[in-house]
Amino acid sequence: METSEAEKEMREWCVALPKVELHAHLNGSVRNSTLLELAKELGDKGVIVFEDVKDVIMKNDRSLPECFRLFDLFHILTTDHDTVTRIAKEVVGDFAAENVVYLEIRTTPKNNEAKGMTKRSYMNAVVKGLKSVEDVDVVLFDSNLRNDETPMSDLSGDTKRKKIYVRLLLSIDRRETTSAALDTVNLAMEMKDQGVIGIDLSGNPVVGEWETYLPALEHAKDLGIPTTIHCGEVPNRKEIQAMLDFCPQRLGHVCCLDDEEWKKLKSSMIPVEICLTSNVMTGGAPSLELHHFADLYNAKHPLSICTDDSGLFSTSLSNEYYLVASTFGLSKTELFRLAQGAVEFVFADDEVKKSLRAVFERAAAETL
Ligand code: 6MZ
Repeated sequence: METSEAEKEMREWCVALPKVELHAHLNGSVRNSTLLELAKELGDKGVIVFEDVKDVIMKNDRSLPECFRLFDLFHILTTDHDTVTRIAKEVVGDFAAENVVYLEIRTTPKNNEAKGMTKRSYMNAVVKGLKSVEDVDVVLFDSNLRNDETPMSDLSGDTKRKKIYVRLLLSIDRRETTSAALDTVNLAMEMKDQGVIGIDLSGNPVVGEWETYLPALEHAKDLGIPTTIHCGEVPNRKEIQAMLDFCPQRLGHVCCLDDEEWKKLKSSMIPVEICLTSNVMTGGAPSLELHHFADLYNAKHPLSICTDDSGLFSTSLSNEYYLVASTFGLSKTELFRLAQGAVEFVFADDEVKKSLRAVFERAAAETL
């Protein structure tokens, strides 16, 4: 289908818009070209059959169970320290290239004895990747903050060096035991001075029990570490209730809520990370048009637009903003305010927020 001039202009505007990404899984954000290259290497070594893996990677439409089978495959491709470092570097570079000015990237610290990998060494490899980004300035620690901020992104298309704040969230995988989940929270505490600022609960939503992770999530709360929880990807009534009662700082997805739960969510004012393409592709929402974004947006519920797994779902944050505009008819000003609003839900401290507010104010003066 031919792209109209208006669509092209709007897509470019969405790329230039400064954006905040709060829900992106590291291993779900890997470029297909990198996955194919890694699969080729492992195929040559006889570890996997390249042609089989290639077909799976290139397949576009995936159910939720298929996604989780694919993650297991990704983890085979990405389990060595150098590869983890490489993908962390690439993923940050890709987000910065489309004017994401603040990125919270989440990843599950992994133990892999065969590779000599511990949760800590996995995370060290991620941090190494973030520090090795060359084409853009990555601000990983608050001490890097300067008051003489140059604009981090520029809607006039100026070619200033881009700058991106990056923070890390450690994910607890729903397959983990209570003790492994507690290890992840303790690791987050240990790595506080290395850009780790929060805990996420994710993984296959039909696996595991809320009671298994609750001690770790409560431990995070006691330590003052913010949490974000994947909630309602499937209609598990008891669990959705428990998650809403836990009152995390943010919730991801919230697809399958019933009337009472919607009411409870709306009165809680817990910010929601909205992942349009992901929800439609995995069946959490029946279509873009019928996605719960519209209801929450009209109710003025705090929202941030996110990608979830930009590699897996072949999307980008700019594309997600474009879909909001084209599906729900938001104007550029409304879209801008939506992007700007996400600054208030970041887990980083007030200094970073102040700096991000300034970025959006400058951009508003240029574009609105
Ligand atoms: C739930 C998801 C997810 O941690 O290895 N993950 N969990 N729902 C989703 N929606 C489709 N997308 C990704 O990144 C991959 C891991 O993130 C979680 C899964 O646990 C997946 O294995 P990391 O970097």
